[in-house]
Amino acid sequence: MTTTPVLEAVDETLETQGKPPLNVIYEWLTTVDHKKIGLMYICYALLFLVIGGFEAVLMRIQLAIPNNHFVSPQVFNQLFTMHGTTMVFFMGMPILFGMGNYLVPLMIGARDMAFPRLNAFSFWVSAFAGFLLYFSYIGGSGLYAAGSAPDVGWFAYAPLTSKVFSPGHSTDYWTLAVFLSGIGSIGTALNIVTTILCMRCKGMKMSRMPLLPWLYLVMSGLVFVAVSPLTAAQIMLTFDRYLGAHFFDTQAGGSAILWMHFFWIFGHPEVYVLVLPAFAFANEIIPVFSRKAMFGYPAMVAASVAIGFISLSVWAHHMFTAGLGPAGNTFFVFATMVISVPTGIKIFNWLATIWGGKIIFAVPMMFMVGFLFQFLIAGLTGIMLAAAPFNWQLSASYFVVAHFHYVLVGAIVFSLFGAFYYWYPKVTGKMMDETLGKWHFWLFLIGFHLTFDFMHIPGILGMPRRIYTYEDGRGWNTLNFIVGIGAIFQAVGTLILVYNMIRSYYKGKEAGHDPWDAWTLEWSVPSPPPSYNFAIEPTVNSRRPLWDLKHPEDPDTDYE
Ligand code: HEM
Ligand SMILES: [Cu+2]
Repeated sequence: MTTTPVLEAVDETLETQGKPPLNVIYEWLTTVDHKKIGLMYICYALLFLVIGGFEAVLMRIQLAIPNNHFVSPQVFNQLFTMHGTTMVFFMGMPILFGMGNYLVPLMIGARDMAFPRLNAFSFWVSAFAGFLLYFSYIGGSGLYAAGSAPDVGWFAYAPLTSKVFSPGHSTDYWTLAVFLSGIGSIGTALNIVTTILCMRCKGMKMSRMPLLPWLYLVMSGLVFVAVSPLTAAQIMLTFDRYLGAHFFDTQAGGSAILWMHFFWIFGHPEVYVLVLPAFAFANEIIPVFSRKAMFGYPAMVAASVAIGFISLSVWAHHMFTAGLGPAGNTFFVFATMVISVPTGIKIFNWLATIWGGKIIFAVPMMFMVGFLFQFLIAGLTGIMLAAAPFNWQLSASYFVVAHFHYVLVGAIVFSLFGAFYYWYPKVTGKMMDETLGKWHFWLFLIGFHLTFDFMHIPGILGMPRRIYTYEDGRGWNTLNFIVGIGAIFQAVGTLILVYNMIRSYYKGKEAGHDPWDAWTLEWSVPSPPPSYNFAIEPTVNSRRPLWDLKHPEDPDTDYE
């Protein structure tokens, strides 16, 4: 028997076409369709990407020359706090949840998420949280009584967050916004897990499921165990601030280190919450553009699950300089190093997939090559930092900032951009412009390397992070100037992406249902997919259902 994904025309009357604008807006605001919710997540995250990126550019302008007075120290503190918080909670998480929301049901042959209303609720809570954070600029009243954004860092270390050091409400805005975003994340994670476990189409055993849903499954599991402790810590912090509790107040017998534990038990797995979807995109895109099946699927799944578990036991590598003692430090050095084993397996499998393939260098694949290369370098500086004595020297220096931006931008954002170009035709029915895409890629690549390669060096030369300016004559001037130029390149690249997305929507070439000659189920339905996804629920017999359909002479079923 062959697979039967359905390619029939859609009944247009079910779509929004030709309806009055007010009805369309009403439909979006009240929608429970996973695709629309996914798109709303992505749009709101893109808005915050632009805001967070703007904050980064402001910081880099301030740091481009020594003794600069472009912004005040207070404003600089707010900038890095808002930038970090925005990028992690209101750009990274929502954009990846948005992609998952859109893609997971389509890829497993389901009509929607398991709990569509919970899905809408989670989205609106997270979106509200983002705007609440920025409302602090009006309602925050920090140290200087005027409206003030949070300025305690995205990690909000005690005792900076105590009433003494953080009077007014700016810290409360941080706590509440992140708390609410956590509620939304946990809701969505629950939804994704249930959808994947219960709603796969006929024939899709777990062992036949595409790798993207697999990685979203592990990611969602991590969200439960990582975000919950953060939520608990935020409640404790609020008790400290308003009810006279002293959880984090060392002078009253509490412990500032306790906050660090709570925060990093969340904070480290969070990195994997962000990077696992990036792996997921690579897993779908690299094989299609190498025209080969994914090398080592079972090893890929095993490595992802292993990464999920190990990432839960490494958090204290963020605390090597906090004085945990030699036994604690040794354990966390070891645990951190162990992660490189499953990560190495993944990199090996991607390379093996590309190896000997018929590689097509379209824009999505270009971003994947950038992703692979940069992720490898990030891994190497990561291993350096995992060695406690090295970390002792470079902790809280710009070397660390360079390292984690290599992961966050070099790996995650690159993979995400590749995913945008890859799935945009499915979402809109139009192709993105390749020439603009290449401009975006090269500007962003050059900008990325100017910024983050050169950031390592002042770090090694002793430039601390979170300083608003520095003196002349330390050998940091030229380096910081180059870093600033790079940031502007990246900003221009990103604006080209946004322009390309808007322009292609109106002027792009028609995409058809399967422009990349791909093999997962989402490419079997029309672009954009109808609200019910599949007219008839599909049945699959292998990991590449569409390949089987297109190549009856050489179906995957013969090999599995
Ligand atoms: C695209 C260009 C970007 C530039 C030029 C940039 C620049 C910066 C700078 C200058 C800092 C302050 C470092 C310090 O003083 O310690 C910083 C901090 C940070 N950035 Fe970025 N960033 C960029 C993108 C991102 C992205 C995409 C993410 C996350 C997905 C991110 C997450 C963070 C975090 C978590 C911090 C720490 C904030 C803190 O110390 O409180 N950044 N970034
Ligand atoms: Cu970590």
